Amino acid sequence: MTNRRTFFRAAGATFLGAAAVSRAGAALLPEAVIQTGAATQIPPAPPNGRPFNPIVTLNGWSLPWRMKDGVKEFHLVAEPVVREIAPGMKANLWGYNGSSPGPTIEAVEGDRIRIFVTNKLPEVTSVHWHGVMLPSGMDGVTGLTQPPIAVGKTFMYEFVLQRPGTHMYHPHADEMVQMAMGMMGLFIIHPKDPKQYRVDRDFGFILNAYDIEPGSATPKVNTMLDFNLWTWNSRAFPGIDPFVARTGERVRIRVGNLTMTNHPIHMHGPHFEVTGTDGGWVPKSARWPEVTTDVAVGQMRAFEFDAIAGDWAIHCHKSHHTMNAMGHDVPTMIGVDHRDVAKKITGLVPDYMVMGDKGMHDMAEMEMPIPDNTLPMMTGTGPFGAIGMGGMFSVVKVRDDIARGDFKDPGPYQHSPGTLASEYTGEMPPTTRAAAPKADAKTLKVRKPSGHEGH
Ligand SMILES: [Cu+2]
Repeated sequence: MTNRRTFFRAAGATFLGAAAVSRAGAALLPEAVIQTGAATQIPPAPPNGRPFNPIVTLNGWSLPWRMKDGVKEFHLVAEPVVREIAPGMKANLWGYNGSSPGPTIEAVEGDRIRIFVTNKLPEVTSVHWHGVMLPSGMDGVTGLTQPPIAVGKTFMYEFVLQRPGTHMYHPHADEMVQMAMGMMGLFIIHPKDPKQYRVDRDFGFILNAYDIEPGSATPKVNTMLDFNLWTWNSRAFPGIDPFVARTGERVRIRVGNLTMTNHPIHMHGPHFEVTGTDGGWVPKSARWPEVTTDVAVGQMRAFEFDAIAGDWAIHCHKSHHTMNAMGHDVPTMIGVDHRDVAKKITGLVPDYMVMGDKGMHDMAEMEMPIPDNTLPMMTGTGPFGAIGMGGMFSVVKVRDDIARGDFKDPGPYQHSPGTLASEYTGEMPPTTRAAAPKADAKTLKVRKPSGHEGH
């Protein structure tokens, strides 16, 4: 991870505004900072304006602003970007300021903000500030509240932030295409009093999904439900950074869903409370304990927990959402002895692969040839071998000795003696079991439907 301050120095010379607007206009526009890497950038404390505690955008960054006559000015540039989904795969997406998702916008309740949006896409766009209370004319719905932002033009949105909470931004123009291409970002409104809702670590990410055929790089934009890449901030495991914290710290995770299906986000280890919804913060008396929270389409959820030492998996609980693109349309072969059949089929169809007759864990360990620019279906390695996960999966890594503000991956957890599952090698008592029903020819031929159609 690079410190954002270092990044600012490096990016200081970049000025993108001039290409999209007239020379006179460019002088008035705030700098459009760009960032093309996928490493988590830790935002610095706000250099001016009301103080707040910045969030850490997973594999993302926060957009710097300029203060002009008491107004916070941001500059978003909608443009094609290249995003590394995970090492080994890059996607041609659309995003903002060099990345998909775009940078997180962070400001404070009561702030007057002005957001310039420059359109460098090949078609019109607009930006809707999802969940933010604002004048109707600033709501960004093409045709309803504004004309589209034409190619090459810059629009200006200006409003006062009324309520703290977790929000998002995305286009309201050719939405199905533009969201399928990755145009979205987080919009965080911090409370006026930085001590209110204070936590030690505050993470945020957006659930998104793509349909990118193995071997290609551009999403299919007409896919309605059957996406094959399930991502957090346009990253798939093992490309998703861990959530790092120190034992005992209060940790918040904010999740927004801009996919076309719901995601039950499940965290192992500490129980959490849902503390924030689309409408703002939940009063303490109304919070309830959970280990899974379902995030519906278009929703935002914030949850908090007290960190307990360990390596805790965090993932979407729809198991096909923790897989990458390969592996769809595979028949279930558990219990079928297909050794002879497989040999014959391989002769006819060279790329035919037999999927596990004993389950599919072996897939996670074998290195099969896959097309270029494609992620293995199940991947990732931990201290005990193959993890066999992809997609919407990461790890909450809590240690006793993490410094404040340190988000570096601390490596695998060292389990204290007596707290680690291990193989039993003692004597086995004799077991008596009821006889299993005899399998006849019919039951062996049963094959589960596998077409992946319709969900
Ligand atoms: Cu999911």
